Amino acid sequence: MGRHVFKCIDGHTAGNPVRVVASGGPQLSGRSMSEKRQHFLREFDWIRQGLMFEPRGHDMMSGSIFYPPSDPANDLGILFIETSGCLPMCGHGTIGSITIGLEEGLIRPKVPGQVRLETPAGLVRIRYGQEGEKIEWVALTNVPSFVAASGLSLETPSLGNLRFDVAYGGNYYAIVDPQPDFSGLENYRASELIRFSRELRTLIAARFPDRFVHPEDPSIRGVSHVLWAGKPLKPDSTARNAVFYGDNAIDRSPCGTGTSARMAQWHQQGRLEVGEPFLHESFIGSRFEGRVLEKTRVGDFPAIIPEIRGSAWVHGYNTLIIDESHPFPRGFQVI
Ligand code: PYC
Repeated sequence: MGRHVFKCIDGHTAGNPVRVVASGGPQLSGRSMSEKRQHFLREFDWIRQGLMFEPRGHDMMSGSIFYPPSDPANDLGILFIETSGCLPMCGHGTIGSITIGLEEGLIRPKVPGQVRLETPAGLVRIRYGQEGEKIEWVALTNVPSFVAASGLSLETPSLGNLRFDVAYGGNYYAIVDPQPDFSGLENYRASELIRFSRELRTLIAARFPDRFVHPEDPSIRGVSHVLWAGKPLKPDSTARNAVFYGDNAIDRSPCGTGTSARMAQWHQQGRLEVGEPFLHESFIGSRFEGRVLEKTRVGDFPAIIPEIRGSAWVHGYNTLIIDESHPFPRGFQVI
């Protein structure tokens, strides 16, 4: 490994961190970002671990590395690096990375106001609004999102019997709505939601080992995230959620892929029409605006095309070193 230097630009999207690796990222081979992601995981995962985990990162840390597009019609490719691994898609990460990339001159779109982004989960089309130097908002048309299973239930050690749905929005989510043994996220601390999530995710993996596999990309598999629902804080919000990811994180943003999964669930339940706004709150009360743009299909599943809109801010330049001779080059977690 030796000594490696990474020039990073740090920011946040609705409170959740985004670290763009502007230089020092590895060259990757593959015909798509999905194949490049596999290459990174095989050979370079130490970079993710070193830049995301303590002491250079923390439990919520999340970031990205930009790549040239595979298809010249697109503007760029993106690899998401997170404490949870290399996610196929990350909504807050996209809003943050696009804001940082545009404001810092790392992205020069072919058509001003639009970015065509290759993600491991598929092509994401982006619109953005700019005032002077500041990117005011980013709206992404996410990958098709769908409900993979409804009305599952499991007996959990801390909460007893939990009913949940599983939906895909770029990652697979277990969605837990308020019910007799779970009174809504507003009644629990983040540390409790983390404990409940770890229990539920482990039980889902054991009970449904091969059930949740993306019909078009089998490298996307397994319930990685848990979305807890509850009452919104602001009267004009549609809903609130707390998303668990990695091993010790509650998303500070409303979570883009989680919001997409939840809109697919609401649409299937007849609670959200095409075009209707879905103002989604995070655990800390920050918001994304979601919308179902249209209906589609993924394999046998009826699906939606979601749009997620939010804002991000740059707050630092960070030159990080991973040196093999130092303690903890791959970082660590305290759980
Ligand atoms: O915004 O999609 C998202 C996300 C995934 C994990 C954390 N945030």
